[in-house]
Formats: sequence, C-alpha cells, structure tokens
Amino acid sequence: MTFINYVAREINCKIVYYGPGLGGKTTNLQHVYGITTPENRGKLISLATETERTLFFDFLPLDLGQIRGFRTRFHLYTVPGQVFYDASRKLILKGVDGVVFVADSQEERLDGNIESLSNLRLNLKEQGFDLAKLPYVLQLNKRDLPNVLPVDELKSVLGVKGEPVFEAVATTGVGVLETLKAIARQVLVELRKSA
Ligand SMILES: Nc1nc2c(ncn2[C@@H]2O[C@H](COP(=O)(O)OP(=O)(O)OP(=O)(O)O)[C@@H](O)[C@H]2O)c(=O)[nH]1
Ligand SMILES: [Mg+2]
Repeated sequence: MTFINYVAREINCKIVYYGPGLGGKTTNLQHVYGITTPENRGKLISLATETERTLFFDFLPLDLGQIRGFRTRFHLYTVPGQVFYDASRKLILKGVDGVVFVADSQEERLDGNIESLSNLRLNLKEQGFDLAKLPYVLQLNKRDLPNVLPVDELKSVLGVKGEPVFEAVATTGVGVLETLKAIARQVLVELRKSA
C-alpha cells in the first residue's frame, strides 16, 4: 500500500523482488545500487548468511524525482528465496505495491521457479492481494548461462497475465534497469488511479 505523507510531501512505494533461491534477486539490487548516484539512493542494507544467501531481506531506498510536488521514493526489497524462510517472505510482502519475479532461466531450476511462483500467489492471497491485479514484472535472469530454457517456454510456464517480461544477466546489469523501470511505471499508474 502506497504511503503518502502529505506533511513531508513524500510518496513511498514498496517493490518486492521475489523468486527462487540463487535466482539473482540480491544481485539485481546490488546493480541498481551501483549505478545510482548517492543523492538518489540510501544505503543498501543486506541481512545475509555467511555464504551470501539472503537471510531476511535486502533493502534499498531510491529517490525517483517528483510527482506533482511530491518526492517519490521507491523502497526495493528482496525476499530470501530458500524454501524454509517462508515466514520472512510473508512479512516482507506486507504493504507491497509491486512485485518483480526473478526467475532462474536454467533448465534445472524450472521446478524451483514454479514452486516459488505458487508460493508468491499463496502469500499474496494471505495478505489480501491478488496477483492478477498487482503491478507485476517477470524477469528471466541468468541468460548468459549455457543450460537455459528458451524464453518462449519460460514465458508460457511462468507468465501470469501478459506481464512485461525482460531477459537479464543481473551480474553484468543486462535488463536490470529495464525491469525496475517497468515495475515503477506500473506502480505509478496505479498511484494516479487512486489519487
Ligand atoms: N551467471 C550468472 N550468475 C548470476 C546471475 N545473476 C546472479 N548470479 C549469481 O547467482 C548467485 C546468486 O545470486 P543472488 O543475487 O545472491 O541470488 P538471490 O536470488 O538473492 O538468492 P537468495 O538470497 O538465496 O534468495 C550469485 O553467485 C550471483 O553472482 C546471472 O545473470 N548470471
Ligand atoms: Mg538474496
């Protein structure tokens, strides 16, 4: 739920990067952090295990300019993809305005993607959200690897509602900004509708 602070003239939106473990969610945020100027971003906060797996979440606040005199802030979060951290994922989805699903394009991760997507639907439902109505983008990550499934196949299995789909290589930044822009655009459209 978008938080509009009329006193501070600020709009705060929450975007959550969801997807299977090791799919590249944290890498997306690291890239965004790396290419934004310090004036437009806050600290990247990561709560990770010793092996760099997300333990609770990553958090990056981004300042994306003004809308009708209101400063617009996007708060980017990632969830931990590992199956057993479901309680954290539920918590992080609270008040979400838009979701990016980061799929791992590798053939052997197809089941992991499907499981994570159904977990997303379920957790959104529990929070009173309907994936069909929420701003949503699908990112097909790790396109640089040799054992990836064709884009059309991934789209047909993982596509939810004709959402924008981006091919990405998060480690080099390919598709990362495009993905973020697409979800931000959808969130802003929703915001205008409700304003
Ligand atoms: N080859 C390749 N490796 C990638 C790509 N994106 C991420 N990786 C690597 O995949 C590993 C996992 O990436 P993370 O960003 O930590 O994955 P995550 O989705 O945050 O994983 P969890 O926090 O466990 O849910 C890291 O070693 C990354 O460097 C990519 O596009 N191509
Ligand atoms: Mg992570």
